[in-house]
Amino acid sequence: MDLERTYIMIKPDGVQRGLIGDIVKRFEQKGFKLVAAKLYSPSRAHFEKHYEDLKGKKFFPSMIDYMITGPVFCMVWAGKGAVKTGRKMLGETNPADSLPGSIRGDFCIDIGRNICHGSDTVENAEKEIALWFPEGTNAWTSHSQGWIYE
Ligand code: YYY
Ligand code: MG
Repeated sequence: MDLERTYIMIKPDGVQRGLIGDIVKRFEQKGFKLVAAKLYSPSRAHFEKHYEDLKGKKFFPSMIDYMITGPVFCMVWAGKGAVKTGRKMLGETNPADSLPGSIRGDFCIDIGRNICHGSDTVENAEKEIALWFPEGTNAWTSHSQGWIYE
């Protein structure tokens, strides 16, 4: 089974606030499979590439300033509908619009400190995975697979 993959990243505020475990736990418990993870401190240029679609927005420079304040925790999760469901699990871009039960709904308040990133389309997910994990991801079969998928 070729599972859909999504790029999920815990931003510097999420790392600083000790939320890595809680966020990983939600994706694990959902049934998604972790295929890559690392704590990483990329360059400004790397973030500018990741967020290149937002270049020109007023908040862009300050958003990049914030992203380079400390390491981020980078992950690739695989599973049926991982991109769309991953976005639902994160919540809305603005935490104020995010429902309780979502990560942003439960853990943060300001749009500029929304603790996590998730790919928005399958195409962008594959681009982001190539940018963040040029070394590739890990192929493995979860022993739970038959209990998660019919
Ligand atoms: O994909 P998502 O993270 O939910 O939102 P984007 O529209 O791609 O914006 C990326 C990032 O930029 C967002 O997570 C916070 C920040 N941002 C901001 O600081 N202020 C805004 N008005 C809009 C977005
Ligand atoms: Mg986005």
